[in-house]
Amino acid sequence: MSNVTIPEGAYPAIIGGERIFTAQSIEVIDPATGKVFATVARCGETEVDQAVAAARKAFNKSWRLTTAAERARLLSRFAQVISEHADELAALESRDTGKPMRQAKIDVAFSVRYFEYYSHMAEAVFGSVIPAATDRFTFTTREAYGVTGHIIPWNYPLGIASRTLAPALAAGNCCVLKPAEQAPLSSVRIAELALVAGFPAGVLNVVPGLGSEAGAALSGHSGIDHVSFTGSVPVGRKIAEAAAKNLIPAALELGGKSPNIVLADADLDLATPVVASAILQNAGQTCSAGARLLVHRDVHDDLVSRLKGIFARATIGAGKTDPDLGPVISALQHQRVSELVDIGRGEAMLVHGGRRPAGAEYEEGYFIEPTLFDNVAPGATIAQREIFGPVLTVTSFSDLDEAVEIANGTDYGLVTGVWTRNIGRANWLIRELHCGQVMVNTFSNGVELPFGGRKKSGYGVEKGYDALLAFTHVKGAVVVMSKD
Ligand code: TXE
Repeated sequence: MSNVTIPEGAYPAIIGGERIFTAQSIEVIDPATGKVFATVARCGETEVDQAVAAARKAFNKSWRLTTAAERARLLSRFAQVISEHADELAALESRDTGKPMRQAKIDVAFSVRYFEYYSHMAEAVFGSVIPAATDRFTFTTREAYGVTGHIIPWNYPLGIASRTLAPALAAGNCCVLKPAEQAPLSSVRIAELALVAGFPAGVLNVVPGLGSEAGAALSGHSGIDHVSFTGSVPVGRKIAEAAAKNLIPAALELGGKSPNIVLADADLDLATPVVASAILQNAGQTCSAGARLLVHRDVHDDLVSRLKGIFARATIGAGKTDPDLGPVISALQHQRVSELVDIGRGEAMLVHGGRRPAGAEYEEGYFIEPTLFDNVAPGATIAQREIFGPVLTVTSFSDLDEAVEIANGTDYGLVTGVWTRNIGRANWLIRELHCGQVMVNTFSNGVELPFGGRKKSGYGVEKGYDALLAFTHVKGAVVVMSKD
């Protein structure tokens, strides 16, 4: 447990390097107690206008003209400053989201790694020379878009902010970030730390606020050149519509219903803890959560009984006590998860969990037991809908064709875990699965591997070198050669 004290009080917007307090504010709730512990600025159109103008000014005045080496040095320094504030940021993130301290520390480490990784990559953006004609020099360069808008959710605020900001900044854009109203504080803090690291005012602006106010104002703003969004499918559609009106590109990461596929030859000692943590991590509130277990019928009983043991032993509590599971983010999220669990009771066999845990310490916060459903039909509501809670569905299969049909049989296509010792089958599955990322004998992917969805999981790419290129556009140039 960290001994850092989290400032309880008012958190501002950060616009043009200034801390801006708005007339109205939003109450920030501790999900473990349901009690307000801070407030944050409630930005609207005015503040979003100011932030976009500040970003444009910073871009035109200085950032546009920085070399990749200068940006690389700043990103590296930023990674260092975040690292120096790791305890504070982890405690803040844990309090704000309810997540266990252990997870919050991992999120901070990921944040550091994103800025470190893209500091390395910033200098690796090249154009090309095209052999088109002998009397012309024909080439491409890659240029930053200019001002980029970033709208992020509450499940991994620091991680997702860093995932989207680091490549945008490395590519030379100036950013306006709108964090989720449920967990906005780490976004405000890192914008303050960006100034400490030496970023010019206006390069990174943060406009906390409601989705329908600051979020809508930012995504529909005619002054942004690109928008990145991570969140729900319905809001993703609105972002895409707003981007289409402004004719700007959008990158949408909209969650999923990702499977772990366990073949009969899998190493169950290896697979079991990872299959469990793929859904219990962050209380299941992970876009790439392993929410569906598809297991070969020969190993079904063994695996389900092992998972039941893990689910039964999992500790639940406030994030600061570092349990296996914290609460979910809000009363609304608790209600959404509980309603889907109730639907599941009528559709499948409840093996474990499904309720608010018993005990006085769980009455106020948004706690829910790790929940395991077996004999889940592939078309069941709980096998199709993103639950975004600690709820695992188990479906068995008899052969690989059936496994692929079930795996691909949802509206989503984000990631898939595959567990097998057979390299040929693993590669066959990689080809057949309709998703953006496949992980074989693991369910972790790091910052280097491109990540992005198919179908309703969205479009665009995050992470890796591809995400950096996605924050640039290509300019083609042709120059006629002349001797005189
Ligand atoms: O998401 P929203 P919610 C899924 C998950 C969850 C469900 C609802 O299934 O149960 O979505 O969560 C901003 N214009 N995911 O309601 O509303 C909002 O302020 C512009 C999956 O919290 O999509 C926040 O900053 N912005 C997911 C962000 O959008 C708007 C992570 C996400 O909130 C807006 C979160 C508008 N009109 C939820 N309305 C993932 N992919 O990881 C809201 N926002």
